[in-house]
Amino acid sequence: MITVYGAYGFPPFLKGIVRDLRVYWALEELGLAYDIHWMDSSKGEHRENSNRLINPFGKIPSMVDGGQRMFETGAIVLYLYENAGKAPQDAHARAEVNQWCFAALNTVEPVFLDILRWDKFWMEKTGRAERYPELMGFADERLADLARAMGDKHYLVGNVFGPADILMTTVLDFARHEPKIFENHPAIRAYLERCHARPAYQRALAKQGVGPKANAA
Ligand SMILES: N[C@@H](CCC(=O)N[C@@H](CS)C(=O)NCC(=O)O)C(=O)O
Repeated sequence: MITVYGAYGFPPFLKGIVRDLRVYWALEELGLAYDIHWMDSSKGEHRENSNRLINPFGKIPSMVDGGQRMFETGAIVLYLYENAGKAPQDAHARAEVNQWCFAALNTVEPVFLDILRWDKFWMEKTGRAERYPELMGFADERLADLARAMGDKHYLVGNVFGPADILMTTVLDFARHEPKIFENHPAIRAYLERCHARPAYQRALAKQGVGPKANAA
């Protein structure tokens, strides 16, 4: 049985944002059974030893699948698809999937995560006046590049929904509180709507953050 170490007790605006959603979403897409080991993030339970034994950085989420103990959402999502036999066998096709996963996490996430930080966590921090407009420029550039790369495809790789879409959607969602960022990018808005409309996403979102009371119910 797969156990996801996921969070509850976080502020409501973080629903759809906390990265455990990526793992629930992959599991729902793949139709795999799983338990959730709930960690109260308001009490910092993710920084305790039970999570650190799996996740050296004490972050959310972690995952255990039998003897396989994992951290880092990109690695977890790719592992789940591969282990379910849903990763391409061909090295070239697999490289395509991997490069879009890395693009989501390395090229797009830093920009969109910083938007979330400045808007929701760093209200008192100095430097916003200089940094924020620059960040908006980077976000616009990333979205334009992404739209150009996707062309009229519905999904990132091979026009079939997969791990890269889970990562890209959840990365872009770091700025979901600021819809004007997406105003000039209708193709990306449509891509996000398409991914959000997936039943597996809806089920994952419904599970996120509900906490141990849900297990008892
Ligand atoms: N690169 C890691 C990032 C994990 C991460 O930073 N998770 C956040 C929640 S989305 C967290 O644990 N925050 C609480 C903290 O840092 O104490 C991944 O993708 O798994």
